[in-house]
Amino acid sequence: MKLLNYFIFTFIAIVILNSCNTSTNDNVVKVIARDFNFEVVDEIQSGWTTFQFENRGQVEHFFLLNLLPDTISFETYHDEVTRPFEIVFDSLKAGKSKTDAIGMLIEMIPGWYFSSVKQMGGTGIVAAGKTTQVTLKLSPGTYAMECYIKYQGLFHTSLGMIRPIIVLEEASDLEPPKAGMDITLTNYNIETKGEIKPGVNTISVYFKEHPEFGLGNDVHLIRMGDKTDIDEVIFWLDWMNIKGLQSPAPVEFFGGTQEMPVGYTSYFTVDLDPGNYAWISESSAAKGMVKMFTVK
Ligand SMILES: [Cu+2]
Repeated sequence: MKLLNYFIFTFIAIVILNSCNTSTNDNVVKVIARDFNFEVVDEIQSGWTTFQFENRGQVEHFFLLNLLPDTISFETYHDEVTRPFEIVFDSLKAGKSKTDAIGMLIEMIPGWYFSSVKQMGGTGIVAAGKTTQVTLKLSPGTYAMECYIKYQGLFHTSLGMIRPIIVLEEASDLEPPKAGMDITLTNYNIETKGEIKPGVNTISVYFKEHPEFGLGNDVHLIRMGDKTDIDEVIFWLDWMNIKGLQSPAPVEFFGGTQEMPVGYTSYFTVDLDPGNYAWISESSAAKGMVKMFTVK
């Protein structure tokens, strides 16, 4: 009888241990954003990864993952890409035109950035105190995690919100979540299928097109208050405007997803009360990529 108890005990212990292993293999990564840094592990598994993002700051934050080419270290990316944006923004503050500033950027940023760095998604902009979740499929490599909202005229990257993340060869078993609503991003439209309900919603975003030049398509969710001026939000989403992307935002942001290459899908969650909202794109809001809707 004692022997039977021993076997039953061993069997239960193995089952418990296995279930613990499964949870570490689920590849759920916590990211805490503060003013101004990210608290996150240094290394994660490749494959599908769920990032639980919590904004514990007083201002808006997000994260974007940039996959670096094998030949470029995180330090080189930091020095050679982040710095030119600071110099160019200073020149905009000093009165330079946007056209001249873009010319300056193209001249200062190394060619490998445009040809070989891949934007691999991240959360949309998240208001202070809010949380979201984003699930992305990542290949092994070195990534730069960054947030480039501005605070008192400085990018958050300049204040500490940039860090490396290593994605390991070891792959996770995680499957992508089931979405209750689907978004397809083209260069001129945010196509939606399905409806958002009050409470937690999981949304898939398929990246169907990428503009020929510049940033890829992304999507953010905002709440439309009685006094929200959508033109003011569109203006705010352009980092080249002096007050653009600078906290405080003129509207409340609930997340969304950062850009990915064509053919990829990102999943994210939002927790919404009934009300009026809009999907809006940072890269293409000015081209009319805004879609309003009501949660009943
Ligand atoms: Cu930030």
